[in-house]
Amino acid sequence: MAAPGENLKINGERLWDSLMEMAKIGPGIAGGNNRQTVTDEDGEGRALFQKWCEAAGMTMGLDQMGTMFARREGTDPDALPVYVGSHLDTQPTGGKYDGVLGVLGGLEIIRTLNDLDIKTKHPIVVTNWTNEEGTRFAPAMLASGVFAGMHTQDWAYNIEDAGGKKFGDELARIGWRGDEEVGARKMHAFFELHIEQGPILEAEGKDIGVVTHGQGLSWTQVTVTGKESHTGSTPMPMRKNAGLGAAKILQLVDDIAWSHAPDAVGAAGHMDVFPNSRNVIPGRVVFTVDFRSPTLATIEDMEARLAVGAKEICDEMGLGIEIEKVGGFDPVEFDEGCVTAVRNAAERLGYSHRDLISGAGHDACWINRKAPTAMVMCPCVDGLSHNEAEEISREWATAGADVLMHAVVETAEIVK
Ligand code: HGY
Ligand code: MN
Ligand code: MN
Repeated sequence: MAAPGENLKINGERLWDSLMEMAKIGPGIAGGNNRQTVTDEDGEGRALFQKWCEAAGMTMGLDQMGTMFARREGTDPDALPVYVGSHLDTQPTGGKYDGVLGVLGGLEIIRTLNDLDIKTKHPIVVTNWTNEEGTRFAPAMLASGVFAGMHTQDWAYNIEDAGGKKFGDELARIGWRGDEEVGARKMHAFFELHIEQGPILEAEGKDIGVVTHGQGLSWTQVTVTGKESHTGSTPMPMRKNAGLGAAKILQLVDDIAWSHAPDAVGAAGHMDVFPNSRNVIPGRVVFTVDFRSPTLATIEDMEARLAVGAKEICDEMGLGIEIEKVGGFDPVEFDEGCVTAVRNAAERLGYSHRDLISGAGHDACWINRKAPTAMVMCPCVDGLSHNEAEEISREWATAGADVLMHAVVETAEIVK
């Protein structure tokens, strides 16, 4: 396949303006975004994305999980499309670029090809995957997981948020539940541009991360049960303190992750304390342990040690414990051909680059099971993400989208 010329570049100002426009929808309280999945704000962001795609001459497909597929025709309508995209939903205290850069970077490719009247043999489809974050409705990468056959749609529709609302009902309520069968689409390849969400690229002064692998993820929900009682009048020896039990288990999680340093991480980001009253000993604490590592054996070891150690802590304290696996995926190795297209693009464009293992999970991790897949990463300031202060430079956004475009266009085959 002929590679595009090094002077094929996206319009960085237009991309940046679109990022800032999208960031106005579902604003956070500290400069970032709170555009959680299948909320009204998610619906608004989807409508803006659809408007932009239609203005760029694309036709929009929508599947039964609400994933959006904006298609630019190729010269060979029978050729499998090259897909490119990410997600528009954010964390509650999310940044402006996590996921959004990958969706709008894909749109910018189309806008640039239109400007230059460049045609490709394969159609190109820009994708917004529903509920990548898995915050309001766990697990993460929900729609891409259903697309890849990892979850049933029925199971996904019945996942409830903290308020007892079901995912499928909320998707229908915001008007973005499509008719298309999930997973029926066949792909020639899939590419995703994403901010690194870690410190390596910035620290090494690299413009581009050529993502060869994604570390695996394990989410374990732990429920510790004690007995509510008065924090003032209950003698210490009589307490069944689920809060203390949870704290000891969180220390165990940290110890387990450190024991595998530097190739493992562990923490709990979600925790519900019941009844969460200042003068009541917690009777129940529910939290989700997030373990990650590039090595499956390490993840399995961490899960096993958590199960044994947490039970020992609760037995010793006379507390009840339930442990349930609620999400996860094995470490991912991306397609060598697609990874090479990304690396060659960075080389051709003169951007500094290095191979990288993704620390975070992405829709590409599931889609890699359905089609040849690779990711492009750009640095982010201080490696900070899942924080409203998440920041990138215009130059990093432009370099990432340039490399993404070259990999996509080379794979979609330019027609002279
Ligand atoms: O959890 C993750 O790694 C992703 O940000 N949803
Ligand atoms: Mn993301
Ligand atoms: Mn995220």
